[in-house]
Amino acid sequence: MADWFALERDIRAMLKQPEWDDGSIGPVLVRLAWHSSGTYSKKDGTGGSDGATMRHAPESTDGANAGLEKARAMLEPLKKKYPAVSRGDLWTLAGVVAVEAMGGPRSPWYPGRTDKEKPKAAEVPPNGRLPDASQGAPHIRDVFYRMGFNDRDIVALSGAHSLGRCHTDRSGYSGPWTNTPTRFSNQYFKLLIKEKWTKKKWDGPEQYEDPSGELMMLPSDLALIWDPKFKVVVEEYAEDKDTFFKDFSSAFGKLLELGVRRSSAKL
Ligand code: HIF
Repeated sequence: MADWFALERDIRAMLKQPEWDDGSIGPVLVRLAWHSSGTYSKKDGTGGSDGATMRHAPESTDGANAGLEKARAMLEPLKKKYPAVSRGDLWTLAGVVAVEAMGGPRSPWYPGRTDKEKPKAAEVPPNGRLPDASQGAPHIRDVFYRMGFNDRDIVALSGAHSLGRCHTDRSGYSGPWTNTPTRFSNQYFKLLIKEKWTKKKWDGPEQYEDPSGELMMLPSDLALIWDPKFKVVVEEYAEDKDTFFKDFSSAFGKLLELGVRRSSAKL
């Protein structure tokens, strides 16, 4: 049996890294947990975090995963220290622990993923399953409905963009969504509603900025206020942090469970 408490303690202890972005690797670990899970398709049950297939082509070289090789490498010492823990479990647990350590809610999480060392081609999801930030509500719905989420789940999950930032050398976009990118909060929803977002004038891809020019939104973020059904939920979460935290906790927990096949009971 792995010592889960010790592993969680070790994850928490490695989050603070002064030389990394805003001083914490928490946001990039949340992105790793999500991208390893978000390839799931309920149509055929392929994709998801079971197998830790992001180590293998073509998932490893998917442009959407640019930069995540660094996050995976940062967790490798813990894989060595806890060899019985699969990478699929390690990557997803790290996301859960990071959200909680940055002030967010705890999501339900269960171990039991099995890594695939030499997956067959059909066992590694193809490129193109993760969302494209240049697109709007129909695309976001296509991608998240394919995983089995509804509109409310989509908005709840989106609150995770209170964390972290975009990097020109990874996605091509630039900047953080909030002034507190290492603090999990409902600030993303407040900013979506309150700020005036205008197209950034630059050579990079289309993105939006607040009047200060310091904060950003992707076209896919603004889709949440351009689409009336999404917007109602954005307004609700901007007002009611507790409901957002509760809904995020269960939607993120559900995301990390997608496609996980266990030979025995959950715990
Ligand atoms: Fe992100 N996301 N995401 N995302 N994401 C980026 C960064 C983070 C989308 C695009 C991007 C979710 C949904 C979507 C995080 C967490 C989540 C980046 C920048 C892009 C372009 C990458 C880079 O340049 O480093 C799109 C189109 C999504 C569908 C709407 C989830 C809900 C918000 C599911 C989610 O949890 C986190 C955290 C980061 C910050 C990573 C960092 O290194 O700081």
